[in-house]
Amino acid sequence: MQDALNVFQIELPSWGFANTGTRFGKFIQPAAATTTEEKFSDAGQVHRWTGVCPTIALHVLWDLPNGVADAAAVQQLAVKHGLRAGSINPNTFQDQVYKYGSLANPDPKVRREALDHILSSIEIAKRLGSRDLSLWFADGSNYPGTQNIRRRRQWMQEGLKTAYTSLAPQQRMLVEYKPFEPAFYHTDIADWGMALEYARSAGSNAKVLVDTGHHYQGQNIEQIVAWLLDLNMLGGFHFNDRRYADDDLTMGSIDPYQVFRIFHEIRSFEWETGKRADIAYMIDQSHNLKGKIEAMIQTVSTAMELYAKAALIDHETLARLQSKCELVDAETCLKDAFSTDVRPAIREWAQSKGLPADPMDAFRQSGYLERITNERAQRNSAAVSSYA
Ligand code: RM4
Ligand code: MN
Ligand code: MN
Repeated sequence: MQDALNVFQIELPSWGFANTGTRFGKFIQPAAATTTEEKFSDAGQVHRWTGVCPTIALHVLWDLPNGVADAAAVQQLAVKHGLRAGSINPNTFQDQVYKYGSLANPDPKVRREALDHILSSIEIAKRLGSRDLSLWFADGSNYPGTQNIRRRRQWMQEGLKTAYTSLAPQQRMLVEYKPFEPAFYHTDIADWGMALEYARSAGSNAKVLVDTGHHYQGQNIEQIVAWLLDLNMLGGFHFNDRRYADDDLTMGSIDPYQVFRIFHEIRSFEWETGKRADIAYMIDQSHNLKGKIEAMIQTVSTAMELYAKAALIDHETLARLQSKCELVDAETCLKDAFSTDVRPAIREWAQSKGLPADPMDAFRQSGYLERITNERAQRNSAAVSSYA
């Protein structure tokens, strides 16, 4: 299990440290990050105490509002706070022009604008040395008959293919899917099959990104994971938990067994093939009630626990039981690993790396939260929180 912990890393989202909310409004937190530098600083804290989050995902519009011109300053922030830039996320959903979509918009001028933004995001990624361009689109429609679904599919495909040709050879394009929201009738990349098709048509370094919150209730996510692994098409994850839809709650807070089952599929693939799955683990959460840094430390600890549990599975025994269809014993083999308390082993691992055994406690003792609360409270109190 120590070996598994040695290779486990998970990326933090810059947007997880800023004031975010629901579509009804935001509850402003006095300690929330108000600048890109503060997001780096807060993410740096999470990495400092957990040791497994060396990279931070960036949303171009929010973190690099001047595009490529901001890349050098962002690079300096990364160095200053002991991090590296992780996945680069273009934002083709917030500007007014994207009201009817971006790459799938019927207006060629808007499609071009979206493409240009993605191309400049690729340039940013190159300058920051980040490998993954992570694409999520809000494209879709709200009412039957209002858009040509097939034409939009072709436009989206064309845009992705064109963007792909600008990637450097070692870069990857990750295509995320989401069944609904903000569009409520059809979404142009609604599920993993559509993302798979777009990724395949773009090129061999385009892969699918699975956001755990982007599925219908009851969907078997680990089966999707197993399929994508088998097809060499799984690029990464956005982890979060949910009870109803894309709730962006703390990973493992509602259904820890779900995350364990996903990790099991990955570990099992690695055991069978003898090679590491090249997957980017990322967190995509927004905490509007919990303290943001604490929530992130809690998430990372949970991720490590569930990964460590999956690493305990005895693959040889399981394979033997599966082939003999010893159902009860096979299931028990899985559940035994899930039921094991791995926290003492994780504490030991942390100490062996010179990290605190209890990252939450270390963070609380550090005085960081009190300091930033003082520094930022006034700025945050001036923030706008209303929905309409
Ligand atoms: C979406 C999706 C994207 C994230 C945005 C902010 O629902 O999960 O990955 O970048 O939200
Ligand atoms: Mn996501
Ligand atoms: Mn989401």
